Amino acid sequence: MSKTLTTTPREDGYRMPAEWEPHVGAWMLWPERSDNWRNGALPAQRAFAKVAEAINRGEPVTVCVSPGQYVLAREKLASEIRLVEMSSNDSWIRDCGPTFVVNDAGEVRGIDWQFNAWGGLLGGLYFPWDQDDLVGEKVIEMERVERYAPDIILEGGSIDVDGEGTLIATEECLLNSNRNPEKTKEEIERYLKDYLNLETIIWLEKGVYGDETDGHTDNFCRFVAPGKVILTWTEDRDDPQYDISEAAFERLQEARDAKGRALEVHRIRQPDPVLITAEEAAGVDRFPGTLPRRKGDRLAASYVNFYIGNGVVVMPSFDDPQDVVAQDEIRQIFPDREVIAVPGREILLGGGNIHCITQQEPLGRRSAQIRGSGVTQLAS
Ligand code: KQY
Repeated sequence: MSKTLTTTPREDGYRMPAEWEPHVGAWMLWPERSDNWRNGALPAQRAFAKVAEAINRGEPVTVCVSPGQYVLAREKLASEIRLVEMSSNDSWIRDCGPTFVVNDAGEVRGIDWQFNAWGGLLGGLYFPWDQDDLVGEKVIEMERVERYAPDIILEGGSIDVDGEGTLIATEECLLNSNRNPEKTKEEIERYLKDYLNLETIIWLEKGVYGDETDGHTDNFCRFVAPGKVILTWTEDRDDPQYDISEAAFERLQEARDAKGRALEVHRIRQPDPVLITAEEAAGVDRFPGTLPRRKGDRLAASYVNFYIGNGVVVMPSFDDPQDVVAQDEIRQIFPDREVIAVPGREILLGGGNIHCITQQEPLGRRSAQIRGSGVTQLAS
């Protein structure tokens, strides 16, 4: 069992690294529930397998799968992908998995946040979530690292850091009464600062229109380099996203990061609205307690929901003319990485995208094969 610490990462000299810092690998959960994923989750499984293969070009990927799906998943995943048995309620490891922190010596520890399926009994997306809530602890134990277990509900997709003391989050999510109603904004900020080792929190009001997570920042606004963020954008004033993005842009222009820098804000145009078709809605089983999928509902499609891996950025595409424009812009932002577009519609139909279904584990002082470059990165 991993030792559970009663101190905080800040006290111990640990911080959450930026996603672009080197990884020892990535974690995913295998999708299977037919009340969230259409057609018995088969199209989603193909999409998840493509995401795993794209990330695996630069770092090892571990997919956690329920016992009943093990043989099937082994068939569908490339042989280099490590498959381990683990129970979960669904497949959003960004949110129910651990957040890893590192210190200057390269030692790694894991934070095991509490999880309530994006709102518990007050608008949460499914019930129960008990197995999801154990995923962080299990991954931390498998990695044999020490564990922090703060008494706060928090999803990994609701926060984004620059690794240098700055975090972005939305009020819509972190201050929502369905997460930590007994905590004030100041108390929530204290947790973030103590557990992620931050100086500055940049609050945006809302996230992407219609995002069922209550506006996770990982679908809306992310750091892409120190002092530089990417923001979902639209030029259509009639789109409800317009005012949300405009308000965020204003706050970002006013903001200073932990190092006192003004932010460079890269606005990336969203695809045209993505609506659930009748056929897609019909393929999802209805189940009490799970958010239903209805024909015509708009999904929170965003190019910002990408994974920054070793040597790669894996981004969603939506069969939209804007796809190639977004890919080109992301290439310019990450000139040293291969930018791989993977069709994101099947993942989006489940309520999130590539970043939401992945969780990076920083390299720290461990050694790792940095795939595709022919280089082995060794501990210093
Ligand atoms: O991070 C996410 N976008 C997770 C969404 C969960 C959706 C469940 N239907």
